[in-house]
Amino acid sequence: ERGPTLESTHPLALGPVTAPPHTVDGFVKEFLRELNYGQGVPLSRSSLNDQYMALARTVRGYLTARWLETATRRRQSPHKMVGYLSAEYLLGRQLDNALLATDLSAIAEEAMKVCGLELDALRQAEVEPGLGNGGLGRLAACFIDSLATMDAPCVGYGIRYEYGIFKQTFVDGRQVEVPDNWLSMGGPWEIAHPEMEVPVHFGGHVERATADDGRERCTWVPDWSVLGIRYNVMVPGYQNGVVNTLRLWRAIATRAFDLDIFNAGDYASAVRSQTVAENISKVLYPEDSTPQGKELRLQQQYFFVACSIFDFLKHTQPTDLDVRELPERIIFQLNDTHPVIGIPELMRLLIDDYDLTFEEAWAITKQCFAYTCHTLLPEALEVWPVSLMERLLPRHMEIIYQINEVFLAEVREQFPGDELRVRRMSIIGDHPERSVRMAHLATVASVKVNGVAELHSQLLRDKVLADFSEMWPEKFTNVTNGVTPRRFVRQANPFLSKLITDTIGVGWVANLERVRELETYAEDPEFRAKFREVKAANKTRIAAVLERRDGILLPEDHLLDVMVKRLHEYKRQMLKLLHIVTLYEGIISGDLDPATVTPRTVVFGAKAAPGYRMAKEIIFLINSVASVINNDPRVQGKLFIAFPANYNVTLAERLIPAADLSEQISLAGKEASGTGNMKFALNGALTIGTDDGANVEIRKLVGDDNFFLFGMTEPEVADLQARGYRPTEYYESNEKLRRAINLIDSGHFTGGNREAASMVIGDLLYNDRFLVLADYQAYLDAQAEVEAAYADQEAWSRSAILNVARTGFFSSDRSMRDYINRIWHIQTGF
Ligand code: HBZ
Repeated sequence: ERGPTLESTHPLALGPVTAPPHTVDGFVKEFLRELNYGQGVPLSRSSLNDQYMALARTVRGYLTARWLETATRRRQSPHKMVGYLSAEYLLGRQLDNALLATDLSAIAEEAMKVCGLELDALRQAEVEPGLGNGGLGRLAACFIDSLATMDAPCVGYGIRYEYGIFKQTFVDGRQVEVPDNWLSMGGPWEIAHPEMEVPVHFGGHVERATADDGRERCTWVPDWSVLGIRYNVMVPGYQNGVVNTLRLWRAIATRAFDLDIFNAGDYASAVRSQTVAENISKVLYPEDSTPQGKELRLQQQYFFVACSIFDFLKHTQPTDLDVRELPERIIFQLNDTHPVIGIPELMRLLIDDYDLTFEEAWAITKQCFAYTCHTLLPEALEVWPVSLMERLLPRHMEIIYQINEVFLAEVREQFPGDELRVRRMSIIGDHPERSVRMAHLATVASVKVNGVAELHSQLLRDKVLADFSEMWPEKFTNVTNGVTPRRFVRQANPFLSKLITDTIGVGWVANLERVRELETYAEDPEFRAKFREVKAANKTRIAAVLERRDGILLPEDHLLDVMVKRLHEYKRQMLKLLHIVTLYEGIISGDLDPATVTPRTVVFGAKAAPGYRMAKEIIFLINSVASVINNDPRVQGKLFIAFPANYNVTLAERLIPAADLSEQISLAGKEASGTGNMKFALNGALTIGTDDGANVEIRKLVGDDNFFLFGMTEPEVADLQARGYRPTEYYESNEKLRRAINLIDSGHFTGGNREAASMVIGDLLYNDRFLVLADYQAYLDAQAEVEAAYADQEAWSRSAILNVARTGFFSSDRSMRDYINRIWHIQTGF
């Protein structure tokens, strides 16, 4: 960090203090100090929260010494760094991760015992920071974990939402959202710097004047401003002494701003203006795929990106920085289009503040960004009305127009006379209103554009961004997503971790490809038995969690079939539900001999965007079906459905290790990658899945024999849709399907109320945009294969072990290596 240097000759003042000793006594001492002096209570009178806060602060203390060291080292030898720009970080609980990174778990456990406390109880006191919606936010969290573990220079930039993703509750089977006040008990993991304020401006107009050199200069005269306050969160590498930074911004009112009004004697509106400013970082938007064109959301995006770029230029770079060298110093990775407004922001700074020409600024800016796209759904591609942009960010809108002009001139030069192409590619779209297409802006300004799995990147090239890939084929690349093995295997599955480590050593945690050494053990009956014991122990564990957390009593010894992800039609939770209803209907109608049915428990976990009607109706329907099936003695011991509310990272960590079967059943061509699919495979679940997203790569790696593939392929989907898809044809020609749908439609699951299921059923029969009915029979057939395979437990265990052994590729360490080699070209270890 730049800033004043204080001179002191005292030896302790010369460098970062060293971490407290890694001993039980040392830990106890730190803990009691935090409890007594930090929380201000003696142990004898401390609450659970006091104890948790003191423990968290103690562990943070161990991290801080390394964090200061890492920062000093990076300052001394400035290399090109990554600025990971993401509106979401779905971090999950911090305590366990920090203990693992510092190798303090055993010491902490012992130290708590010495104090008469239980580490596990303290762990559970932590409220997870849910600053993200789903896959995209969790991916960002995995990536910064891997970058720290690889000692790569990276700062993660984002928003410190006061309220994270809502807490889901069910009232009469329907989703009700409760605010997630995750900071109410205090946030022990962050360090606030209220003195480091960054001004961020909005609105107003642009003034222009011709300077002495004859060039026009622009001045943006904004009409309101807020301040960004910096919060640092430490991101520890795995047992390597490295601690990187996640820098989250909180918005507050500018002092000058409220003073003006205050002085005018209007205290009430001074306070109100404070509210307007602080609203910017108040709440995470819970939409995960249909961005609402809300002004506050654009304010959030601009706010965090402006703070981050300013912070990078003013605080992490030398005062005499030559901005022409920026491309050698930074690469900003755009996590989807949410931070894309950073492109005109950097242009604005270079032109208006650093006095470069548009051409000079453009040449630099084009080398400083790279863009990751996370979707294929057309409705998920962000656009902002020009009218809103002009009002909120007038200078940026001008710059976007200028960028578009230069860009379209290039298009015309390369494709003369092709005005249709020019219209298609323009950064400004005309329908239904004039708006800025953020994905186009991102693509035009980025060094590289990547999708998140092979199939997705190919579809980006061939469909969504085809014109762009024709113009700049070398710009497009793929980086298949990954997940951190620290959190999702080592922490989440201690039993499996112990088995792996006992078998091949501990190296796999930081080098996941090493799990391939387990392959030969798949043939070893003794190892398979141990592997089954691990699964069984994890099932016992999740049963205890669900009983305590939700009052759900899981039956024992069932095939555990898990579908956890955001509720979205394209992910096809309805296909899973139709399968369940088909089994149930088969048994109660006498068509299916219950003795031949594999006892199965299906676990759902899913939040719906609060404004997504259909998704909420599907949640209600799942809960309705569950309550009838779980209470019907005819299927007792055969079929059970659990839908614990508020699926989050913490629950994922308990649930995934227990799963036998992983449901990845999106319509082919719709799921960009999926990352839950990777977590399940790495924890020894077999996948039933379509040829979609990263499923394709999972199947290639584990082998066809160890994966249950079903359903149409993407070209088949495109073909069927082009021919005209009629869902009723499937309903009419498939008796099982008809019976399942009729049973739902009869009101059997909804207390005789047929209305209650009509929206979902009506849509399936007369619309079915995601071809649930077309894939139904193939899905049933694949589930029959699952049952047959599960009957042979030795063969099943063998497959499950091979899933673990062959999916080391999906470590986010590998994803980061790919980003480094294909996109960022940065050096690690400096
Ligand atoms: O990103 C997900 C994809 O659906 C999934 O296939 C992929 O594995 C994952 C990581 O690449 N996308 C999201 O999670 N998207 C969002 O959460 C989102 C949030 C706000 C938006 C749009 C999308 O405005």
